[in-house]
Amino acid sequence: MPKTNEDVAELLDEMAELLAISGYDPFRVRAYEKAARAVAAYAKDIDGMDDAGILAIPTIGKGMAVRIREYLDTGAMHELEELRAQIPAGMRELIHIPGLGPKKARIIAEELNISTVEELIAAIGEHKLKDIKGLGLKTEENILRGIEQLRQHGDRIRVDIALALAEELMEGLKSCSAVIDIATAGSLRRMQETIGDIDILASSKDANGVMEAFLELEMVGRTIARGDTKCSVLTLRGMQVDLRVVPPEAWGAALIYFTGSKAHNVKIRGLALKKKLTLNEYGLFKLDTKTRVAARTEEVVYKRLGMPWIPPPLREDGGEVEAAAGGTLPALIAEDHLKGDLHTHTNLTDGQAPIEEMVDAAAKRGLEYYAVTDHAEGLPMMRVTREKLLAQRKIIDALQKKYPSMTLLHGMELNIDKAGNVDYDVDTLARFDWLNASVHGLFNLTREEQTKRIIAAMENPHVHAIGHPTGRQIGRRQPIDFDPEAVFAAAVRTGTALEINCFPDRQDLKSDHVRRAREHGVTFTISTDAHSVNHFRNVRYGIAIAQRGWLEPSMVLNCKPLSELKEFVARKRAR
Ligand code: DGT
Ligand code: CA
Ligand code: CA
Ligand code: ZN
Repeated sequence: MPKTNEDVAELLDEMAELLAISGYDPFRVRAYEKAARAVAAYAKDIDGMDDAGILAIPTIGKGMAVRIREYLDTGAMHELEELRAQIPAGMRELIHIPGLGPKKARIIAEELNISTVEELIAAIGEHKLKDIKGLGLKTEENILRGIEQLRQHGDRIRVDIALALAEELMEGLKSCSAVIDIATAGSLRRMQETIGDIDILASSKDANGVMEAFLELEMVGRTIARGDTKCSVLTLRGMQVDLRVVPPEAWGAALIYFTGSKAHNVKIRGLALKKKLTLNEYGLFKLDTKTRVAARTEEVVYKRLGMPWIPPPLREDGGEVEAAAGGTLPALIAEDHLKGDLHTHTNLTDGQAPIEEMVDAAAKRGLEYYAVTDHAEGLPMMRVTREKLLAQRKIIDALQKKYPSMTLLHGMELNIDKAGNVDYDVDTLARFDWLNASVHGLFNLTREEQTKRIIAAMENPHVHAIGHPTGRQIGRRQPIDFDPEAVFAAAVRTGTALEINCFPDRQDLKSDHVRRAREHGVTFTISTDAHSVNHFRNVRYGIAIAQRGWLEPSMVLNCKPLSELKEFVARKRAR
């Protein structure tokens, strides 16, 4: 099996994590984390690279290159294997609790002789943590919230990881001549933010042949269940995949059935009954004569039910069936409606690539405008200064000449402090074309404090959009607590856009919020927050959130032409 950059990055990240649990020097841990990010962001495929090629990846030194080499050649890293063997599984679960982290997890484990989440919950129940130096009651509360969050997401896999796997599997099946149609189904086709198991649906006249080909695929590990038309397997990385094979004439009905959601299916089955029809995975049938009236495509089935085709991201029984029947489905936003990207970084701050590479890749996306928004200096750890950020303008002006069809905007990502103030004085801010402001710290303030500071930031005439508004990182950091209704109302009142951040581990705002904010009349941005050119691919996840939130292009600022974007900025500055 080819070894992807993501595979290598995942192992390096695991190394970092295990070194951190084992109490190794933080610099060493950081080196692995950095290497993981650099490998994941690198534009060339690592598989088949020679040593010089590996050493050319930013931040990869000799020591790291040797370990990568070992993995590419042998399929394993012996150091990693050793660490895995030393560290109890429960311990690894502990450090995944958002807000706990390796250092605290280790202290707790050692002081209280704890190695599982259950034992930790019991210890918190007895307030045992408050006696440990540097922890206390506040930590107990945070840990409990973290455990709750961990449980909510459970074993679910982020949509991007599931999608990559599903596409690889489907690609593998393409060479099987028995396959007629093939598609993802279930939550993956609906593009939920996390996926329980991958569902793949195929149509064929030879179900057995398709399943044989599937079980032969390299990514497929253990078979859990096998029937005549269905099998369930675990991939080598432990993700469950259900494959179903249906006859081609039932394709559309089966695709509807297995795409779900269950609630959507219940709704349309009810509608079918009212029309004296019955719907199942084999087709739409007349109740009395049992003759099949539609089944080959989703379109014909929906049409016979009196509806246009409903896009899968809407199929959650959130009013889409009523809207479809009444002819009021939204004209959903799609990827090619985006005219610009309003949140991106370069290696002036924590981006991986120089501005020239980012801009060049953005131009290849065919964008009409592109904002460079590096971090302002309020974020510690960044060695950036006001002067360096201002000086970026000269580079942008020079680059602009090379890309006449794409307008470059000079921006920043500001930091929202406890009171809702952002970096820099008004005169400095006025020199930039586009400004995002984001929460980058104090994640545990109260709901009132968070709501207040975000609204205060939106009152600033130079803050045009709030970046990744809740600050969550799926499976790692909880969203900050704020009053969404108050924030959405204030966004409309102050003329501030709210970002849908396309990063698959952020997906922030999430679709439920988007749907609510839409009701308020909020203007959205859909931006990649790209730290490398590879991150431009994440647009599909931002679009999925927007679709699940029922957005139309007219509601998204960066679907509008540059002139309207400039009017939006001018209106805000005139306040
Ligand atoms: P997941 O896997 O937890 O992320 O969520 P889904 O929606 O992919 O759920 P899954 O994999 O259990 O089933 C895939 C689809 O198949 C589901 O959305 C609807 C359909 N389906 C599965 N089981 C049933 C069932 O018992 N009744 C009905 N009506 N539909 C079902
Ligand atoms: Ca599923
Ligand atoms: Ca399933
Ligand atoms: Zn950013």
